[in-house]
Amino acid sequence: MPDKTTQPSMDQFIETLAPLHIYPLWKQEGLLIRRPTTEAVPYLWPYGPVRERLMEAGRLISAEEAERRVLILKNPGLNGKPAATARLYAGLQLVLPHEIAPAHYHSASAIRFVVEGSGAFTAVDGERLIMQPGDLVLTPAWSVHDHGNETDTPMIWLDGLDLPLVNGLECSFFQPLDTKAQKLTRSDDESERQYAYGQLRPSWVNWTKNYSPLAKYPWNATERILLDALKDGVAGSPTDGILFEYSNPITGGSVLPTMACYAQLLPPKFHSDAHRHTTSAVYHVVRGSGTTIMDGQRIEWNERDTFALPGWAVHEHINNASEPAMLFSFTDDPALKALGFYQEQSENKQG
Ligand code: GTQ
Repeated sequence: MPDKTTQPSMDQFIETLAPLHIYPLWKQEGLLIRRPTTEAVPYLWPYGPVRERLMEAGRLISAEEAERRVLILKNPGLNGKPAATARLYAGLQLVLPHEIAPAHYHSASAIRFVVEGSGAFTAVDGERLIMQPGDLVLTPAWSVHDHGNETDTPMIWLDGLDLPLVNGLECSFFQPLDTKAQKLTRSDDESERQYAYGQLRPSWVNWTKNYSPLAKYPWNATERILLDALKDGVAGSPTDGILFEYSNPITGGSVLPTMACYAQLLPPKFHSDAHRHTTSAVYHVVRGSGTTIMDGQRIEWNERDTFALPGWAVHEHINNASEPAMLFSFTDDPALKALGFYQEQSENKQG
């Protein structure tokens, strides 16, 4: 029988473990967590004041000097971390007339959603994509990309990247190209002409990459799809209204392996059901105004505002206006689904 009086107390026992860098699981906190928790909070960045600061940045630094002239949308709950949600980065980028943002590549994947300006380009893997408001442009992991504005008006877009995820996984590489602009090997918008309508697949292309071969999803096609669905009286989803996912024309799946993009129409006088999912999202208001209630907090949004939905936050969307509202969003959905971490739950309405 061990003599109880000579047994060390638990505290004394634990002290003996420190030099060996070991610790009892039964004392460890914050490891086996009962449900998803995040420091990120529901938050909205109004376009007007952010745009004003972005234009001021345009007077202070060139795109070339900055490499990317971007104001990062930092979630106020995340302690200064450059992230809009725990796993998604968002920023607003300005390219002034006759500027170039030099070519580079990295292991993070990116999307761009054009907010204002018309005719500037992003060049991706040898193809220039000419950008109009509402266009979605992909710059997948490792693709060489630079931006240029040969027009006379400023160009602003929303950047979405999986950087917090890539950095959290400690898998980030980043490399400038040795020339300012990459060599162009394809016609402007060539992938759009090959794939945008999604009905015909070029038989000579053996596409095996894990992202969409369509580099630009033009807004005019997206808007037509949304408005036709409204005209057809499509009910859509009770939690999201008329929600379309931008899809990879080869697989029908998400446009990128780590991020999914959506275009959404909330019909007039629409109040969605509430739900929550492990996925986090960044929304951008393309048209109209409305309210999204997230964890009991009402976020009122207007055209060109951007807002963050933290993972597992209960949320519902409301459009009280007599006009439809349109939202663009990107999420970390494919990353979570690939790992088996996607969970969804319906909830009671909050408003
Ligand atoms: O345009 O390549 O907002 O590499 C952050 C990182 C934009 C870009 C960002 C980037 C870019």
